Amino acid sequence: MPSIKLKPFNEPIFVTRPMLPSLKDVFRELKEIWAAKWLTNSGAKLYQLEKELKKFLDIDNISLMCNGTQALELAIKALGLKGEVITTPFTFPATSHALMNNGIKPVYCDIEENFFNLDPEKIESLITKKTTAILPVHVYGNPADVRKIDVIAKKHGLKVLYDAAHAFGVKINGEPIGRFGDAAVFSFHATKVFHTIEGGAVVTNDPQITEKINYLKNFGITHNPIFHIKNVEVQILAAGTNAKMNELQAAIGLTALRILDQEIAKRKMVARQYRMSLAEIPGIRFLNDQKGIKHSYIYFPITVNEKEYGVSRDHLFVALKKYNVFARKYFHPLTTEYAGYEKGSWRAGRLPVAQKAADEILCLPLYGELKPNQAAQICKIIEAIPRL
Ligand code: T4K
Repeated sequence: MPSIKLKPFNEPIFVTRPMLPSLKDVFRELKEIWAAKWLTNSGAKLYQLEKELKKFLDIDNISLMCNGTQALELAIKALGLKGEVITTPFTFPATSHALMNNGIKPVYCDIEENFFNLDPEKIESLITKKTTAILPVHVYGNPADVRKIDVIAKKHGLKVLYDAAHAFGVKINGEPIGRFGDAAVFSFHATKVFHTIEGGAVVTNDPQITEKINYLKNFGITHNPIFHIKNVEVQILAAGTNAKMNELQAAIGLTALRILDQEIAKRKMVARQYRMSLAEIPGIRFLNDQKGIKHSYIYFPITVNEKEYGVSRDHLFVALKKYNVFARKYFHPLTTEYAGYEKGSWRAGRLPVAQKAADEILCLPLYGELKPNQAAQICKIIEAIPRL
């Protein structure tokens, strides 16, 4: 066997790096904000970003927020969800926390093994008299089974709210992901393909939901700063919160949108390289692009079958760090394993597929600035690790 000599990367290779618009472009936006002296509360940049996102995402109604978590919490409020909501345990904590912070009990349903999304075949057995909705996540931007979920929801009179935090710009046979369900939520966090540093949005086909979210995110105030100028009486319609997106966030979004297509194209090349280089490594599985799906290339998850690969996912995770490669275990542990959850605050069906996924998953670095040859080098390291 040839001796294995692999050098660590000179700089750390993180799971992701934010897409950064040119400072020149950002300064141009900032200058306009400075000139207007309008920094938050329904400013011009917010409206411009809403308009551009509606066009980009091909959706009719959008409400921009300070982050994806608040977007989820307010979407849950605006849809009037209560009691129990069926969701996935294979996600980021924000999905469940948004339910719990609304006094709702998450009910965890197992996932399917191909794309790690909610398994529609296992949803119905978890429905009770208290169930008001289904909250699936489009994990890694791969769409959940929207058709089957829609049929189940209609049959049982349930609402559907999609956590589309990973699925910005995704389309299913040309149909934008934001058009499915009663509403969908995006995250615009710095680690997402499109970002506003921190930010998020609720999109929906129903203008009344957007209207509701727009006052819920603004303390419940029927808002428009122009009201004050025109001497229109404002009203407090509900116990809202402060979840607004400010003008600087919106400006970053506008500049980010201009370079997004390039970023996605670069990520696609990196993903292609990973797939070529990983194909022959026993025990490593990756997800392929699906026919009819426009992908977001937000993460590059692999699973590690310990028996076939030779060492465990955890061994690989730690060993990669020695080479300056910082992969992430998105999503381990399962939500149902969180130490901070009070007993009785959730209910779960059997979760064997989700548990296996959490034990085997590893997200490899993926971002526009990562070069395909760096991805190839990461794969060489992955190939060598069991023999070191
Ligand atoms: N639903 C789902 C399914 C989600 O995945 C998320 C968030 C949400 C809802 C909630 O949306 P937000 O409220 O966040 O908008 C990150 C993100 O903070 C989080 O947005 C994301 N999901 C989650 C999957 O990942 P961490 O704790 O892993 O991030 P962190 O700080 O370790 O960053 C990861 C890597 O990114 C770093 O190792 C280096 C790089 N990085 C990060 C930041 C912040 C940079 O290079 N520059 C940066 O500025 O949660």
